[in-house]
Amino acid sequence: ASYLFCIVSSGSYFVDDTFGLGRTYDGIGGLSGGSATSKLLIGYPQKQRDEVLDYLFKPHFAASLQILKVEIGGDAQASDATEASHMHVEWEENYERGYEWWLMKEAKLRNPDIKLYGLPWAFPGWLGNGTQNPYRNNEKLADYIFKWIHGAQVYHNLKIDLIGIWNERWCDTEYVKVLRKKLDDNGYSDIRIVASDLDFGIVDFIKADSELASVVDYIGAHYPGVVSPEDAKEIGIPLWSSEDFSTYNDEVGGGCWARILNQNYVQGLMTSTIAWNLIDSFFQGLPWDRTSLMTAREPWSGNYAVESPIWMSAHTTQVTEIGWHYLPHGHGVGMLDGGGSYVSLVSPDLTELTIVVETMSHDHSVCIRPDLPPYTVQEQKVTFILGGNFAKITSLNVWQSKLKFNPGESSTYFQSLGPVPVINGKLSLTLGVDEIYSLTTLKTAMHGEYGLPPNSAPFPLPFVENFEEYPVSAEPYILAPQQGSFDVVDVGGDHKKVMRQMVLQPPIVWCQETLRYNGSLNLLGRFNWTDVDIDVDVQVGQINGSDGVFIGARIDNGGCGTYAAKGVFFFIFPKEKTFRVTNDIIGNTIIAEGKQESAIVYGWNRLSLSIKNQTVTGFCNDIQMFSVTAPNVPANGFVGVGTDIYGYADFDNIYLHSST
Ligand code: 147
Repeated sequence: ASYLFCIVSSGSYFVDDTFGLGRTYDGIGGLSGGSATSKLLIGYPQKQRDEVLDYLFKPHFAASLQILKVEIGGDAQASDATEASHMHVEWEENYERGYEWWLMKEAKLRNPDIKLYGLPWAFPGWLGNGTQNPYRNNEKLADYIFKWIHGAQVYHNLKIDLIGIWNERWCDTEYVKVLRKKLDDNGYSDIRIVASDLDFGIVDFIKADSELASVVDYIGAHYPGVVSPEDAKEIGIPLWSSEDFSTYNDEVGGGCWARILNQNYVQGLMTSTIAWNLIDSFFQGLPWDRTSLMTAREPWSGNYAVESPIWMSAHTTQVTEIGWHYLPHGHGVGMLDGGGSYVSLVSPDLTELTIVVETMSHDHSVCIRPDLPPYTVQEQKVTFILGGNFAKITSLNVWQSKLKFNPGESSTYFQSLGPVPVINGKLSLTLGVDEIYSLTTLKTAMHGEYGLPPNSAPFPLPFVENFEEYPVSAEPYILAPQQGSFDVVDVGGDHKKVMRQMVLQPPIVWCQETLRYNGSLNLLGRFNWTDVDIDVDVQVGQINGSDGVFIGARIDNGGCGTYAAKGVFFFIFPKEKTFRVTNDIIGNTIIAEGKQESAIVYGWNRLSLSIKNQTVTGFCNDIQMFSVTAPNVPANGFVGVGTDIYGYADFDNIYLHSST
């Protein structure tokens, strides 16, 4: 005999506070930095910039994020460009650099309740005094971090809520105590400490050290794969996935994010999940393409894309608040019989209830890491049985997203299905595969929408930049420093505002490999540029200056791999009055070199580099230095400027145009 029927699983699930509550919900967030992931956003036209910020932060609109985690810049590369330190050198402080202050203010403007969380990836070199150890002097390190917190307060009226130790690197537990004391002694006892932004290894240290246990407020693990060890669950300190996601933001990326937002609690008891990264606002061609909640990397066109993870976030953020409580496992939290998961969250006064249900299938919700063990999900009927304080609810507002993967089908995101009646305390739904639902007593959720943004367009040529429009200390919006840090400074005279490389010694790095190149590089343009001319005014600093300064084109590498960049790099060494043209940033392969007493001056020089096919031609102050064939030059790449070693150097009047 053959049987032909469809097996639809069906299950009933209690949603009930009679047996108490689960853990406190601590919020969902996004991470700007680690590093420079928001780089290009500040340079957007105001209209699109505000729209993007609304999609990220505006309550009851779209992602409506509850936490903004930012990098505390350390003048070093940590994924997509360097972020500026507030203390490039030990004898100065400056709170006007970079874009994280600006981003935090924009987030707070939209949601005054958003929590701000700062974490360093790298540190300026002076903190290590020639070593790669930031804990050489814990007082000094605590003071450096305190200054960032205090600077946020004094210069930007920003209250920092949470502070971390050192991203994914060694956590010196003595330093954590020193930091706590420093904050307490200086009026910041309400700032909470997260440790150690690596894995659950910190749990062993906490178990062995009651003083450490008393100063770690949240245990933050990265990419936990929705699970946490038993001893972490029992330790009595809340568990967070303080960095997660990092997955290409197509539909699978949305599936990943929806699954981990629920299951980090269901399986791992983690009460906060933070996405690396908040937004892809870095040049296409740099590492970690679109591993972001949304994409906005064309400040010249204003084009941006709201991607599925934005709406997956909404399913929780728009229908909860930090401080709500999960219901206990088996009474509102658990795995579904047919695959997938559900969580229930309730307001502290027990009047509001939200249930989030997801049915993301394995292949449609794989995250970048760790490996996802196999499991199955099927279409299923679920019935929620409301009890306790929720027994009297007569309807729930239902929001639905369906992720679609077949060609010709399009996903639907955060659509209202209206109020659905709860009859005799029961609400039934038929769930397809790769769907997510929010069922809530709240009426405030919304599918926010602006019209289509402007069309995508390539980086415009010709391009000119004289830095006059920037405030002093700004990091120019359109250049992405891969090593070194670049501030606008006013040098007076004809040049007035210029861009200066500020880093004087190797930083305490996050990417070890960046120590293979002890110079700077600042990129712009397009990775797919081929024939291009670049003209720049350059001078090396007279005090603490670099030896050489360069302009380059067809630069094929950035991020932690900057040291391996190939391209054409045209250096001058003004003291020796020599020039050198190399095929790689490190200078292993020399294409041309020479001495030019009459052309190169110890002061401002105008450098010009032109590339056509494999012919490279260079001028200094309108005098031709070389014109050679460079057969090993990459076919395409960014343009850039930089210095041969760390040290001051100035750049002005950048002019880019096509050489064809
Ligand atoms: C994380 C970093 O913290 C981020 O800055 C960013 O680089 C992100 C990109 O996915 O990765 O670092 C990790 C690197 C490797 C692993 C985990 C985190 N890993 O192999 O488990």
